Parts: sequence; C-alpha cells; structure tokens
Amino acid sequence: MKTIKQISIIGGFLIATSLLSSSLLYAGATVSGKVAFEGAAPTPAPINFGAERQCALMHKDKMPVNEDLIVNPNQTVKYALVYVKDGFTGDVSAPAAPVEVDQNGCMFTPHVAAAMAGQKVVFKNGDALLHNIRTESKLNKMFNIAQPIQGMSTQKVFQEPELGIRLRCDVHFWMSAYLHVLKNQFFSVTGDDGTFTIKDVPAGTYTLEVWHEKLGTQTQTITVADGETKTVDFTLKKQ
Ligand SMILES: [Cu+2]
Repeated sequence: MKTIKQISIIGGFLIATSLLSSSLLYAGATVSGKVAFEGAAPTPAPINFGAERQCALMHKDKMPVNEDLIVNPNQTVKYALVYVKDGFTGDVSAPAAPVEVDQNGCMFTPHVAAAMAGQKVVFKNGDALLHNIRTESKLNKMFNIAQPIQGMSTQKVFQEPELGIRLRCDVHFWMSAYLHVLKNQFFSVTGDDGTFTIKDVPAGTYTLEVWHEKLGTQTQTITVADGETKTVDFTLKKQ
C-alpha cells in the first residue's frame, strides 16, 4: 500500500509533467493589437424600422444604429476581422464549439461573426416574429431559410473559406450582417475597444490582414517566435 508521501510525490510529478506538456503544446505566439480609425468618426444613422412597428417596439429605450461602420469612443473600429491570411500551412481541425448568429430585436447579433471552415454555425431567431436568413455566398452553397417561430435554430456548416458572406433577412430590409469563413483558427473580430487577440500562433512568418466592410483591407507581414507576444496595429480610413 502506498504511503501518503508516495502518492503526493506521484501526484506532484503528474501535475509537473502535464504543465510541461501543455506549455509545449501552446508555446506559440500571441498576436494582438488594435484597429484604429483615421479621421473624424462618423455618427451612425439610427435604424429606420419603417412600417415594422413590432421591431421598433422592441427598442423602446434606445434605437439601434446601422452597424456597418462603428467607430468606438477610443477612435478604433468595431467589427473588423483580423486573420492570418497566408503563411500557415499546418493541418488544423475546426473547433467543436459552434458559432452563433442570433436575430434579436430585428437585428443580426453579432453584426460580424467568424467561423472556421467545417465549424458549425447556428442561426437562431430570438424574436417572436418571422425572420429568414439568406446567404449571399459565392464559394459556399447559398441558402435561404425561414424561421417563423421564436427560439428556432438551424445549424449549418460552411466548408469553403470565404470572406464577407453577407447575411440578409428579406422580411426586414435593414437586416444585414457578415459571416467570415476562415481556413485556419487564427482570427479575431474587434469589439467595443477595437482590439484583437490571436493566440497560439506557431513560430513563423505570416501575412496578417484586416477586413472591414466599409474600410476595405490592409495587410502586414509579421514574424513571430514561440512564446512571443507581438503587437500589431492597423489604421483604417474611409476610402
Ligand atoms: Cu428579419
């Protein structure tokens, strides 16, 4: 019978080896930075819900705005995709967790979603009225699905990498969003602070690209070493 001391030694050894192996597994670089906006920040227009009073009534406190160009208070860009465009040749499998695109208050949420090719994407209807999701994809099979009931969800998988797939709802003309399908897992979409973080990037030289529906694209070449934290900033302006 093992003594408590022996067990604790074995346990300590196991913890130490698992920490070591996990640090070896995730020894890649972290690439992070911000997407700045150059120029006077535009004031986004409130959504005009037209005759769809049911949609307007869901926003009694604050009317949502058109999200196609949101400049954050810190002069950064929201909803910009930053991703490893070229240079990564490894074999990766899609994350198991699905990406969700909801329809809430007659708005797609989030306005920009990103998934890896082969990853599940779940489209939901959080509203008690009819929405449909139509994809304007070119490389992936287009679809148009109606979701008439609150709580409905439809799972899809996009097999081909394709940037900027526009999502529309034909019932509500203002409803527009983008889904990016990436060939690897090294991507990030900026939020309210305009920053992005891409973790576990293997050592190497890569082309990093930023993509925004109104501000276009921009690339930078980066070289990262294992364990390095690399800061990369972009500045976009109206074209
Ligand atoms: Cu709709």
